[in-house]
Amino acid sequence: MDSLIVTDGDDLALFEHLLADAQVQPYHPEMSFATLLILDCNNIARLGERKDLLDKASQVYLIDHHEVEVGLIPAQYSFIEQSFVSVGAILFEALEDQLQGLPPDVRTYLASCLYTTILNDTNTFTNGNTTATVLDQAARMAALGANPSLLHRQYFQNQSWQEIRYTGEVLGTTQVYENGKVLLIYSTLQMAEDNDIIPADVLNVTRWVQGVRGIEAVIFIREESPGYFKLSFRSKKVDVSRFAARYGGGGHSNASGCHLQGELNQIKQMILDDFIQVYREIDAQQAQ
Ligand SMILES: [Mn+2]
Repeated sequence: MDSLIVTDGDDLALFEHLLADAQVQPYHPEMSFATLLILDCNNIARLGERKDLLDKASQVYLIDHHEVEVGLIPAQYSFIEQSFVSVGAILFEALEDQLQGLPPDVRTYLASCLYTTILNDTNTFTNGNTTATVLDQAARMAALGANPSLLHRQYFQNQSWQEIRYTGEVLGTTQVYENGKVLLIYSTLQMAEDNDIIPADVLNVTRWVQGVRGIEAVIFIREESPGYFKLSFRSKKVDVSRFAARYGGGGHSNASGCHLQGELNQIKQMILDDFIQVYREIDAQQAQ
């Protein structure tokens, strides 16, 4: 069966080692497909312009593991189960028997793709979602040919020096609030331009500050195009999925995001005020 990966224009360099002979094309309005397979999101806003493909398709399959907020993608068949660490883990549990019967090279390739979804969604087995089940799934993928060391290098140690320099500039914006419990970083288009990178293509910088001692929440504000910002929230204390939903976003309870339009300092102040208020409420509840 012919298949095509339709991107929203993102650079897939980070996934180059997993693309093999996959066909990849950025979305354009003339595109139409009989069958759509939508993975790892359930919110129609996340599809961007690609949402127009929904009306032209006769069958839509949706597989996801995120909380359902607003704007659920209409689909003939959908499986959304938050107990799975990644969509790759869902696919693996469904297809493991079939994988075992494939030729070794194909099996290794598919196991590597699925393993990478776990690498990403557990942040290399360090997030709170890293359970015995997840380690067991990863071990079974390794047994089918996924190479943990190689995949870690290809996915997490595959950054250009420009990305590292950009990351350094973003880390240089670090400010803390609430006695060092809430940390905020931001990046501007200028920083991206200075370092010749596209912000959306860089590994989320929040991963570099989650280990800051005493931190209970991280906010990252990233300018993606003039006056258009992507916000990322990370916290084990605040349900950031609910927080992001206030701004039309979503995600997981400890990792979420949303988009906002405006001016950096205004957005920063509005989000900080709002977030700190929520943080204090939770802090007060927990102190009782
Ligand atoms: Mn995911």
